[in-house]
Amino acid sequence: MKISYVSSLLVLFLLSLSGTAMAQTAADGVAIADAYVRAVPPGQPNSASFMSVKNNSGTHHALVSGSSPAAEAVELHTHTMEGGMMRMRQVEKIDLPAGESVDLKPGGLHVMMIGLKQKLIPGESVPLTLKFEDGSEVMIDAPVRKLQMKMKKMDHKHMH
Ligand SMILES: [Cu+2]
Repeated sequence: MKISYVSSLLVLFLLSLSGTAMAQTAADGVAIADAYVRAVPPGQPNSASFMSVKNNSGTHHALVSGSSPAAEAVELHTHTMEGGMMRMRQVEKIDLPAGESVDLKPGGLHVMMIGLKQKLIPGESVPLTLKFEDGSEVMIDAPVRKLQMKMKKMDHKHMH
């Protein structure tokens, strides 16, 4: 009785190991929600994309790069205070701790789009490919949105 209990535990353990060995990719375990690209005035060369990145897996993952047909280059950026000024700087990766959600938002982490090749018109969307540390990728369609201050959002609400 006791032995069969132990052996069934062992079978379960081996099954879970083989499940791990089947290697869920980062792209399988990470969900991206509320993605959007900031609309910029014509002539402005760069923009940024924001989103919520949720790592639903039990494994630590990271975003390591991106690409888009709408921009010459896509970089991962953050904002830091330097001498009292907010400055952007490129980061090697954006860590996605297991089970946690990481917000890319104005003033913080963002996906920088450098050298825009097309106009970013609100209502349209931009394809964006994000690459994880294990080489897996996810492609999203990020809608273009005007970045609004909270006050403006409230005013907008009142107009309806
Ligand atoms: Cu940036």
